[in-house]
Amino acid sequence: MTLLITGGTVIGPTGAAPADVLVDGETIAAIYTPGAGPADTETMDATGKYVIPGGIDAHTHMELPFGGTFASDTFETGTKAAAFGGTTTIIDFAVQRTGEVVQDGLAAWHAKADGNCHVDYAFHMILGGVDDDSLKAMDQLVADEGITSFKLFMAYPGVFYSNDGQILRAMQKARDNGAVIMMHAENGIAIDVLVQQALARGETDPIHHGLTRPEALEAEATNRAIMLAEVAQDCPLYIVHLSASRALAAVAAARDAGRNVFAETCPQYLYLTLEDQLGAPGFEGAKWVCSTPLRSKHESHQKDLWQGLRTNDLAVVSTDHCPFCFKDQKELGIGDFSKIPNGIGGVEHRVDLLYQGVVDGKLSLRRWVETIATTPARMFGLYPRKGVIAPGSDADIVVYDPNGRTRISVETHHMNMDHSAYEGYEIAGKVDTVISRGEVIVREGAYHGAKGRGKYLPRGLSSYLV
Ligand code: DUC
Ligand code: ZN
Ligand code: ZN
Repeated sequence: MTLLITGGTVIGPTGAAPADVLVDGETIAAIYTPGAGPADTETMDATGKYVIPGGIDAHTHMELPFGGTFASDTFETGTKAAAFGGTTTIIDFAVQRTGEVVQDGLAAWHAKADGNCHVDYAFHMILGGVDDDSLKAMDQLVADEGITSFKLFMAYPGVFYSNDGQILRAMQKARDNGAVIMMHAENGIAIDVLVQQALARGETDPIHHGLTRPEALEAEATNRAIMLAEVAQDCPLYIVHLSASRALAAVAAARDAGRNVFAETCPQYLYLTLEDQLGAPGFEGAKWVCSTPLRSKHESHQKDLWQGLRTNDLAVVSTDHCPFCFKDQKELGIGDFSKIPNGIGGVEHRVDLLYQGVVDGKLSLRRWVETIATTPARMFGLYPRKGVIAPGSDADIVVYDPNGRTRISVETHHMNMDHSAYEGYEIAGKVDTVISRGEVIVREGAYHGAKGRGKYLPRGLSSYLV
């Protein structure tokens, strides 16, 4: 089946230009100057709209076991919500729990996702323990399983934490086999001291989650990760969920020095704050407990993060989608903020929230598309199959209406959450149509996809390595 998308403005790495896009089966067949495409095919009118590659959310946690519960979106509910929001690929984190065989953790993740996804998906691997066996497993995952990125934690002692020696060994292995090390950069040992001291003082409200994870401990860990990667012969390093100005400065300095250092931020750090959300009255702030934490509105974090997106010191915007319901899940932490499961859900809203940055004059159209689709594809070995409107690429396409409006609310979202982190936010733009591998799965708010149509994507190496 062929489909010609006519009259739209196609946005890609070289900017925005009027063009018609021919889809043939699951892929993009050709791009035409407006009006020059075949006359004898079905058409979709995109006049006045943007035609962009389907979003790629490179950081999600469907069904993640955390804090005595599980993230509330399954692969089924989370990927359907992603589709509604214009995201046609997710990269989720398979988990090796401490003491578990890496391949067993991966098999468990395949079992959760297989046959359940509405859009295409790939995996990174969380290493919960670096030892001789898991180092060997890294080679096998890169060579045979299409998993070319590994997440380590400088936070969460006793859960996912790796010490500096373990981190260095994993980085040396990644340097050899071409993988990217993704780092949760917070000094978890120091944070745990601050948490115990706060609880001993009777400081139990959600805002203390943020106050016990100060910027300095994100900046310190980010610097340390960058230095350890240098010792590992400039192992490729990708800092996840970067939230703070001084951590960004460390990344920018490394990049200025020509290092293989990259970073992502997430919409929550661009829009939400320690005072307004985490500090909401009573236990309400638990909705916004995530790590790294929301930062103070009295400092320059948000302004600096938007600038970092413009300058490419922040290459990617992911969500760190890790939803927990307020009832029964966030409530586990009533009376002790350290027991609140960490995470915010947002897989449905990333494309819109970043488009609002375009409307607000903080981001160009080109950077919008790069940060939500093209760069994640390149960073994580999915390009050019994904992340670009080009002949031969998968026909993952979003028709985006700049004249539409989106109101974010728990009443209308599709994520399995009983609240929204962005309740009441109004976006001056709207996802109009979503096409995944040539199939129209969302059109004017109605769903036409199906569970199980999403395919596993084995990934290649990052395109950014030197
Ligand atoms: N941060 C979160 O907020 N949730 C899951 C894990 C993480 O690192
Ligand atoms: Zn993390
Ligand atoms: Zn995460």
